[in-house]
Amino acid sequence: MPSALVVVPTYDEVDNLERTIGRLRQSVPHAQVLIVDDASPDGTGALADALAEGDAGVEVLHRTDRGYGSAVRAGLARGLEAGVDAIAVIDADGSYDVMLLGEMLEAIDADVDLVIASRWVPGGDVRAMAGRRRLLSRAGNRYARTLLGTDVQDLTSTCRVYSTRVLRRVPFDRLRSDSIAFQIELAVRIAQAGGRIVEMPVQFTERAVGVSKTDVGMVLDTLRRVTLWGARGIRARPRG
Ligand SMILES: Nc1nc2c(ncn2[C@@H]2O[C@H](COP(=O)(O)OP(=O)(O)O)[C@@H](O)[C@H]2O)c(=O)[nH]1
Ligand SMILES: [Mg+2]
Repeated sequence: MPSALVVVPTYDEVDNLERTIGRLRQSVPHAQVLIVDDASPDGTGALADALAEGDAGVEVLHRTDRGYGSAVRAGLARGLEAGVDAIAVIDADGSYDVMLLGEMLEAIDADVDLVIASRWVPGGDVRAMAGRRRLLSRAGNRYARTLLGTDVQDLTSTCRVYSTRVLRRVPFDRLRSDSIAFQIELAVRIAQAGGRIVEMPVQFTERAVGVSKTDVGMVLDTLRRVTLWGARGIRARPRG
């Protein structure tokens, strides 16, 4: 099993965080956990501190900036500094099954640089998600996949494991896109750097508690960026 950091970005997850961290510590007890909180108004940061207080395997990064993409970039940078072999990223809301992380980490080896917990490969599934959102995710993924020339079925999944080997070759800290677009851009950069991407089916369950931070503006921004990248000839395959 590679040494690992698990990054958990949080914004207003006070009713989800403790359960997610508890399950994470069970699922991958050898991994260090880093909660990246952007000054959540609901007190998630204070709860994160309390969880870290009682567990040496849990740390917290408090930020004043806001943004999913920049929170993940900060977490990835921490993992590189720590010198681990792999960095996992997973939501705090319980949507992705944390029990899959061990298997995902084990899949990182000499040939595999990015493992995506995928809703849209055979065996993957989505539960309790509004029909419109499901359709948008499928159609958006198909659009991005076709335009950017990749066979990755779930480019927008927010449950992933990266090898630090590939992250050292990709200028992830210079990417400026956020949210869904950031997920796509980082996967494209990894493919361009020659990284191999595999997908593992995941049972996704839409959050039961708290609200989604994904809004229409993020979806439109992603569509705009993907269209631009496609038009500029950006493709998710190794640069020759
Ligand atoms: N640090 C940080 N975390 C965020 C931000 N936006 C979303 N998140 C976290 O990212 C994860 C996914 O967000 P979520 O709202 O569930 O998105 P959805 O699954 O697309 O509805 C959750 O753990 C959120 O708390 C942000 O601006 N900063
Ligand atoms: Mg969610």
